[in-house]
Amino acid sequence: FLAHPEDLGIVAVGFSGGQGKPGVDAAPTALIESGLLDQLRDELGYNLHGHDAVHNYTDLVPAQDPPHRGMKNPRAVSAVTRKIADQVYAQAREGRLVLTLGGDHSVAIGTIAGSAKAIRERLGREIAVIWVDAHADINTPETSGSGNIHGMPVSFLTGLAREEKEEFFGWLKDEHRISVKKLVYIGLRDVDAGEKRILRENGIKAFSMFDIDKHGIGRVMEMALAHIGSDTPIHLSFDVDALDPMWAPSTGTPVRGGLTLREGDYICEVVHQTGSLIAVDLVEVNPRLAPENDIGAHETVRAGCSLVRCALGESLL
Ligand code: 5AB
Ligand code: MN
Ligand code: MN
Ligand code: MN
Repeated sequence: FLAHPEDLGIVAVGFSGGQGKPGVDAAPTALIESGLLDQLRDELGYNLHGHDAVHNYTDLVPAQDPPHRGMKNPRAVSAVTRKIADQVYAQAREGRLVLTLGGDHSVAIGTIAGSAKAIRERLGREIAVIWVDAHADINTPETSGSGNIHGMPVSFLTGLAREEKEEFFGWLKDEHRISVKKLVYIGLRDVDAGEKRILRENGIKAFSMFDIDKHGIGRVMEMALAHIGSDTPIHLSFDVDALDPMWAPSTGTPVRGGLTLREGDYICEVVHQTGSLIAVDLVEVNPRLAPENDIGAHETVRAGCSLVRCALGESLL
């Protein structure tokens, strides 16, 4: 699906407004300083585009941003994700693979909107999304208990949540949306009651940690890809909190009982191997939340780099 599979568009966005903990905005710089982009260029052989800047979009964050339908920082998240959608779209429109380094998971409103639009225009195709996360992130503003938009991106992207007003995600149109049928979750273990109902009522495919224990990650990936169907462009959105906090402690909403680093890498490797990968997000790394002095942050950044390299083909022999 890529016109230039060796060309990689980089979208680095230090944005934290989808949740309340500062520090997730420092992730792109931490990942880049640990050598990720050099590795992608020098070891994996990608031509990088758009990697010169880490975007913070502080100019898009209004001084006053009172809640709307219970959502916190709604104008800021809407404006920033709209900008991200344009950036990802511009890269994807060129036929490049796109790597987004977040930021909290609200950024995926922009990344997936941008991918979906570009692939529709270029190929007349719908994309599939593999969402790897401890959480389902499919709360609507009404079902959310926290008001944090990083717990809502999937509801906006699937159209389960809608808004008319531009400033509150009204810019999201059909061309940006994805089908609930082409969405697959992996790694779930902390899903809110309202979200469980949404998953059930919409028949959304989800592989929880229970399923991974039961079948093993190999079989789960086979089933996940079978659900999507071969020959479908895939956008992989990887929340680092899908990993067990043993591997990724520095994240805003850690949940024990998660994926090993090897299972996370395997997911990325299998998705790479399909040849259908069009975009990857790595989100929710928060280097400022370091439980064990700074070791936790370093390990989390290292795990994030490993996931990205695997998704981009490092393990190919
Ligand atoms: B993350 C929770 N479901 O809505 C909510 O890290 C957590 O992007 C959301 O997966 C976690 O606030 C969002 C309780
Ligand atoms: Mn090329
Ligand atoms: Mn999560
Ligand atoms: Mn998430």
